[in-house]
Amino acid sequence: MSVTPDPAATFVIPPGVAVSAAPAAAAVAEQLAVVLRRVTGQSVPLAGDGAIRLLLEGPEKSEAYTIEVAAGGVTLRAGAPAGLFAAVQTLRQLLPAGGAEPADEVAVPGGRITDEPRFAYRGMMLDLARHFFGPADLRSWIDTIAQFKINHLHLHLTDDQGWRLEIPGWPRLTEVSGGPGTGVDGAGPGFLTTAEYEELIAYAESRFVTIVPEIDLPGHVNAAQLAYPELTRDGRPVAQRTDAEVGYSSLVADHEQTYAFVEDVLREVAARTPGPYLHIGGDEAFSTPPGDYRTFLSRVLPMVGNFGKRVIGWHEMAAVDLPANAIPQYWRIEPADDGVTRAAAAGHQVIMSPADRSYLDMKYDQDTPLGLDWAGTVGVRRSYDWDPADRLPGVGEESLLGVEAPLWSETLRSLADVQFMAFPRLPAIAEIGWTPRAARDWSSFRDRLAGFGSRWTAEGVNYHRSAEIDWR
Ligand code: TNX
Repeated sequence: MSVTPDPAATFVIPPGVAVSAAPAAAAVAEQLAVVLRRVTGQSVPLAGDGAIRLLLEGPEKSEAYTIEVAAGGVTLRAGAPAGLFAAVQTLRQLLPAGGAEPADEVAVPGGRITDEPRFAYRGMMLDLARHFFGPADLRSWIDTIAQFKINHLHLHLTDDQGWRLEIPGWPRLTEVSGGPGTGVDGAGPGFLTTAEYEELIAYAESRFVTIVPEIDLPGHVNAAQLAYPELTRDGRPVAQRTDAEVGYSSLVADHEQTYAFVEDVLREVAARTPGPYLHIGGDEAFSTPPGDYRTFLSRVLPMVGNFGKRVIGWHEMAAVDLPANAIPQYWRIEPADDGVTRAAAAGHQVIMSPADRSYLDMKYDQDTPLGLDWAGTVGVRRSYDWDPADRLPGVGEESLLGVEAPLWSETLRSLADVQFMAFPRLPAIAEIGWTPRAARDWSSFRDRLAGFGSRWTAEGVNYHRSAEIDWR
């Protein structure tokens, strides 16, 4: 982001201010008008000649934008609606928080901002399997993360403790494994119907967030096997599991029934997902023998491509030969990984999510009431002060599709818990994804973050009042 301040050009929002936009940007303009109504307490119409203008022109890059604040008004420019949406998120940060009491006079600092993202993929993952979060929570969460220009929401939809997406033809997946008593401690029941899933995707799209669905295979499948015992080796029913163990369940690589099931599920998920990606998990398959793991992935990886999607998998999948456009997602804490390094050398793009930096389910410190600590504790500075382009040997800037902050939900029970673990660390990962390394600086970030406490309070968003930040 380059900022050229011009103190003489402060724009004081006048009574009767209107927002104007090209038809293709009307939806973004309306979202800005909603913010301005809350902040000023006045009605802010969309009109042809507003002092606040959203113009579709200039740089073709879809998320690049400029903001010009002059005494007479504000002009946002981008080559695509996604860029105008990003501009609106920046403008929001220049405005007061807008709580119960609208401000008497709202002044926008004068000057010019030119901005564009470092990476195309800036993600956050939420685990709906260990604890389900329903459509209303998910919509609210999308609104919250979009303010930080997070543009992908990865949904971990299946695991040992639950199956959270309805699949036509396989009703017991959600009847049994999305039903009462599912999730860790049996405390997180629920699932998305196909209609709810499609509505959620449309909602996310209106906030320029792409949904990335994950069906975790071939491990993490106890919920599927509970619903359909024919997916086990001996066809006998398995016990329901609501503990937080990993690595004990596996689909059977030499049963044809396995592939009939997987193909149905992936076809259905691909058909209902307009975004380009489909995540097939692939992690912690400790009870799948290595040969079986290769057999399984060599059958399943091409299916995703055949259904028109680009496959993402946790980096363990890089142990096998990957389709050309496959994306390994690195999640471990070790300083090197041969599979990922080899994949990068072969031209694969990588998503970087090292647990000791980007895992939002790690405790902030030993006193954090929620979360885990297998990757160590992750304070705010630790989540900010690293760079994805030097995390793994041979995986530099040009090998990265982007970064993602996963939030596993074993210890979470509410949206407030999700917010508490994500804030203030998700903005650190968001900034790593957006801002070039040379322009990042912990003391600047820390200072800017301090102003967000009161914004989150005004928005009803829970957050951790980390002692690393001098909250204002
Ligand atoms: C590892 S990260 C897992 C998950 C757990 C998480 C807890 C990954 C790909 N697998 O199954 O929920 O640790 O932090």
